[in-house]
Amino acid sequence: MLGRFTRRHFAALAGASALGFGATPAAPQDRPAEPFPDRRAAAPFPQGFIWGTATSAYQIEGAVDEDGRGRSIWDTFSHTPGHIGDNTNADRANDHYHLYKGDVGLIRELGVKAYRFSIAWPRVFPDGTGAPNPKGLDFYDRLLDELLANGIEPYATLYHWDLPQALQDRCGGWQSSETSKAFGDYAGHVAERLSDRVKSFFTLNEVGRFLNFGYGYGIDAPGLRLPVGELNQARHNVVLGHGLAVQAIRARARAGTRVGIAENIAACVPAIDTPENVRAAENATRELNAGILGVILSGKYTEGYLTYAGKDAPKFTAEELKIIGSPIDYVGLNIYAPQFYVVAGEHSWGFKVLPFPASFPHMESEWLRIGPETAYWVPLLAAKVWNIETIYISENGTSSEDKIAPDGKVYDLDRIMYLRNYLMQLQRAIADGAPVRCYFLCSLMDNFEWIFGFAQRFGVYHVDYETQRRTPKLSVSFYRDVVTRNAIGA
Ligand code: IFM
Repeated sequence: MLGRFTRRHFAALAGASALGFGATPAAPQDRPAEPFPDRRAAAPFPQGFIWGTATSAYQIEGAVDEDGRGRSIWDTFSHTPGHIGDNTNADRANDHYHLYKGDVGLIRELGVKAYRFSIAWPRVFPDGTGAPNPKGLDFYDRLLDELLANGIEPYATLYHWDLPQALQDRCGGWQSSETSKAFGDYAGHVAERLSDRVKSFFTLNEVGRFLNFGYGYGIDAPGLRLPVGELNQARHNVVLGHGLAVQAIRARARAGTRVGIAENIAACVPAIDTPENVRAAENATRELNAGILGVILSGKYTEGYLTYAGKDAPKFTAEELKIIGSPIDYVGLNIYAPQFYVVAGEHSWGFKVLPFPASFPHMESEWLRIGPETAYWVPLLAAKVWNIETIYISENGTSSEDKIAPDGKVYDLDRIMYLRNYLMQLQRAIADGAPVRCYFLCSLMDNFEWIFGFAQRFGVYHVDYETQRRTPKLSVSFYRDVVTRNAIGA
């Protein structure tokens, strides 16, 4: 009966009682049922919008000792007791190295036409530099052929945290500009070999995470706690590596190859969206990202960044800034949690960061606070602050408990709630002028979630790590519907 009770009936009831008439509406069965409008059509994405999904090498490949692969800092780190929450490592992970054909099938089933994956540097240069491993790119050759045969466009990330251990041992990894140069050489080599099929590269994934957590707080590989000045210098070496990679790709890839970076931008959101607070969020976006996206996109460190760093500011030359600021074709933003809610403030930077109450809601991962408006403000503010013409959402997604129900299915309703709300805000942002052209859902399938091991599941496909069986979660149906309609509903 309720199914035939329409919005008009609710309106009639509400209106009647509000006016005090107490009129009795016509019985529902006297009128033809009026369906709810299809809300999914109400919020379309632009024509040609690219929908994709993302993974990274160390999190899924396994096969760490095959075909001449060298060790990475994550092999060392994850094998050191006490580093990974569930005492696992990614030696086998999803065994994607062998199961890639089936996994490409999952991408096709999802209905997306773009796949972002990463290339493991230690497979290509087991020692970080020197002679390339002859078999180093063979796996990626096979993967690319399979993707293209299935009509899926590859987007390759060159560095998703798996630095060759040899470089860490020889020169302290990103503590040395030797690593920046080695990264440029590696990027050029890969681009030369693969740009017949890869048209879009990302240099680095999430400098803000791997550098600060790995070299500053000691909780990611290589587990160092450098003093601030050395950490700032290491960050400078990383952005220099990015610039050298961009130049090497331009020099050695086929014409038309495009390159950008994927960064977990410090996400600044106005706590209440008054014009003053939006202006404050704009200032916060500029200053709190000055050491990574700011210098990459403007070719200079802000006065605020250098003054704040004081004696700990990085040492650099004008030539290096030019390299770092080499023009790129798009900016990838990884959008998850709101990081800073700000209001207008007295401070000379023009913003004040508010503390989070302990009761602020989060997803299954405690760090993943829920703030769908992040997907609205972050692309709009980034585009404004640095005049960005093309933005890709290079990652967005969430973990969820994701248990297999007695009927064999996985009802990840919280993931659907999260994605729906973030995508609605992203659609609004695009309608309001944010130049977002592409969206990668992270992740295709559950995988090795770094320091949490296999305990946190970010995939839309569930993975049983014993059997390597993949099971679509309910969010596969949700996302496929969004992709097919190129629109998001309420
Ligand atoms: O799984 C990670 C990914 O490797 C980098 N960005 C965040 C994701 C979720 O933590």
